[in-house]
Amino acid sequence: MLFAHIADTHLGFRQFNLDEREQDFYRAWHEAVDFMISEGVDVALHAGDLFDEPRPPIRALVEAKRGIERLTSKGVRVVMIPGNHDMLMRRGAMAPHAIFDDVDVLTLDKPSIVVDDVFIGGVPYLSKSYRDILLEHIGGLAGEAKDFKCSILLLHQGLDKYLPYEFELAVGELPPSINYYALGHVHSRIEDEYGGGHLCYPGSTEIWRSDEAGDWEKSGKGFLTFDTCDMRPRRVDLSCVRPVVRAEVSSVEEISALSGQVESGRQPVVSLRIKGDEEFNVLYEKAKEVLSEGSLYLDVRKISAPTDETFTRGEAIDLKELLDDALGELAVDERGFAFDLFKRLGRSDVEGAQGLADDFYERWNRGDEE
Ligand SMILES: [Mn+2]
Repeated sequence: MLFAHIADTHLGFRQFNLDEREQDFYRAWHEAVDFMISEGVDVALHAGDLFDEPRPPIRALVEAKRGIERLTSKGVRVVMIPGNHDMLMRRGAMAPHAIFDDVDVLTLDKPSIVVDDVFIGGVPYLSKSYRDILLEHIGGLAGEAKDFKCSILLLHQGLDKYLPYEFELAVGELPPSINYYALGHVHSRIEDEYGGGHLCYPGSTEIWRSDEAGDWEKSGKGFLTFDTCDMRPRRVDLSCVRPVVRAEVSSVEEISALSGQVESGRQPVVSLRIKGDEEFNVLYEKAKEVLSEGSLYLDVRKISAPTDETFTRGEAIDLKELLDDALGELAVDERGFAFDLFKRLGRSDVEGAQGLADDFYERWNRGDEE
């Protein structure tokens, strides 16, 4: 039996508020569906972030539905879990996946299905504040999976090994007995081994943020397939991904040298970082003159030259750690709540933040009852 493992399609995402960028994510999704059909996939697993937000635009719902119907009409069974972008963090909230009749959506209430003797378990995304519940569910599923020769675990979580600044679980906390760990959340392509099985992130299907361009240059974008014979992941590459041209420049010549990259093929997103303070306006004007026409979008930012007082080691700032330091007096659970709240509000998800706060208050109010 042939499986497809896809994740992080982020349908409805509209980078730079451009219609073209919204279309790009639909195009990638449909190309993936085409490949699944032509490869003869029997079961398609989606490991979360089907949509970019818990209340997707109607267009995103329609494109998701079209893709799903194209799969199911060919007899492909579709199994999904909601990711952090798909879910309103509110008790009783329903993921948008619920509107699709022919999809098996794994939830905390219905966390597993069996397809031809293959056990498929899954847990929807849970934030770090719910780690205990997450581990409990994973443990329960691993217990059930033991009765099957072949088992798959779907999760949408960050693991410390791949997302060292923002993870919910350490990789070693996963039960080692699963044959294929079908993960979502990390947007780069990762095929690893764990316990006796394969542990994979297929990555996002389009470049969701410019900092994913490095992985795209190296590994492309796409999804994975695996067969129940050996469970070994094989990459399927998408050809339609919108290119990103990234450069750090400090002279007019360096900008002119980029012009070749925007002239041929599909209009790229150009992500330009201008170094040096004085000439910024001159360089910015030059960039517009040389690169605007050939690019879909010109994203120009100024970066200051590092001084002794700024970071020079190229290490990312760990916001979680900074917040942890600042809130050191609070319990771990409360610090986790503060960070989740910060992330939601950071992307203007006021409703999601409200849901988190309500939920947290409810748990706090119940105190030691449970
Ligand atoms: Mn994602």
